[in-house]
Amino acid sequence: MNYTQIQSKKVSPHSDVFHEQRHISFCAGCGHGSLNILLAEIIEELGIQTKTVLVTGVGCGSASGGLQRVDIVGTPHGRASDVCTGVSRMLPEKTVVQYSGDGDSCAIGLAGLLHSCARQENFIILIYNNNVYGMTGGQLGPTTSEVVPTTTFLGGRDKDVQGFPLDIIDLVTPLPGCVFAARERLTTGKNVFHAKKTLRKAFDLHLSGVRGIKLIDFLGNCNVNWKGDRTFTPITANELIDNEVSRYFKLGVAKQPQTAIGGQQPAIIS
Ligand SMILES: Cc1ncc(C[n+]2csc(CCOP(=O)(O)OP(=O)(O)O)c2C)c(N)n1
Ligand code: SF4
Ligand SMILES: [Mg+2]
Repeated sequence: MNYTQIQSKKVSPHSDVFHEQRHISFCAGCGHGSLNILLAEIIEELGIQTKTVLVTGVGCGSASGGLQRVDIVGTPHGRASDVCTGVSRMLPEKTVVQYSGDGDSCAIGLAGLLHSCARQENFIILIYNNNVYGMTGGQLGPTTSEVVPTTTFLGGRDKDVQGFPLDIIDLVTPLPGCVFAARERLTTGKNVFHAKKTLRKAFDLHLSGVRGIKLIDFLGNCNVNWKGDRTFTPITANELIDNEVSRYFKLGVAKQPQTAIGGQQPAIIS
C-alpha cells in the first residue's frame, strides 16, 4: 500500500483507536489529551492499529497506554528508547512508537535516546515537552526555559545559576541515524492541526521504509503545575507557549531525509 496516498482528516476525538469510554487522567486543558487524539487518528487513518506497539515512559503520558487500542509496553522511567530498541529489533514488522515526557526522554532517558539515534534504530519518538516534571509536581528540569515558573525555582530557570535549557532537536539533528526531527506546539486548534500534519509526515516516512529515528518534540502546557511566582489557566499557559516558550525552542522541521547531515543518506528497508 502507498501510505502517503491516504488523506489526513480533521482533528476530532472520534477515532476507533481512541478509548473514549476510559477514564482520562489528564488535567483539563493539558496537551497530552490533544496528542493522544492525534496519535489515535493517524493510526486509524493509516490502518496500522494491529501493527502498532506504543511504548510509554513514566510521567503523565503513561496514561496514554490506557487510551490507545493498540499493543502497549509500559517501561521504567527513562528506559523507553531502550525498550523500543528491543521491541523494534525483535518485531521489525511492527510500527514502534515511544511516548515520553521531556523529563523521561531528555533527563533520565537522554543517554538511551541519543544512543538509539546513533545506532540508527527504527522507531518513532514523540516527546510531550511541558518544560517540567509534571507528574511529580512541576519541578525544574533540563528542558525548563527561563519563562516557565516551577515549584522548585519559582521564577523559572535562572541561567546564571542553572545554565541553559537543553534543546533535544539541536542534539539529535547532527546524528545521521536520526532521519526526521521536528518541533510542534499543542496550543490553538490551528497549531494542533499543524502538529498533526507533521506527525503524519513522520509516520509516512517510517512506513515508506526509511530506517532511523523519527522524533517530534511537542511543546505543551502543564497548566496546573506551572506555578511558582505566578499561576496559569489552560488558555494563559498556551499563550505562554505561543508567545514566549517557542522563542527558546525553535519550531518546524529541523531535519528530514533530503537534509541529512554530511551527505549520509538513511538506509532504506526493502
Ligand atoms: C527512576 C525514577 N526516578 C524518578 C521517578 C519519579 N518520576 C515519576 S514521573 C517523573 C517525571 C515525569 O516528567 P516528564 O517525563 O516530563 O512527564 P510529564 O509528567 O511532565 O508529562 C519522575 C521524576 C521514577 N518514577 N522513577
Ligand atoms: S500534571 Fe501537568 S502534564 Fe500532567 S496531566 Fe496535569 S497539566 Fe498535564
Ligand atoms: Mg514534562
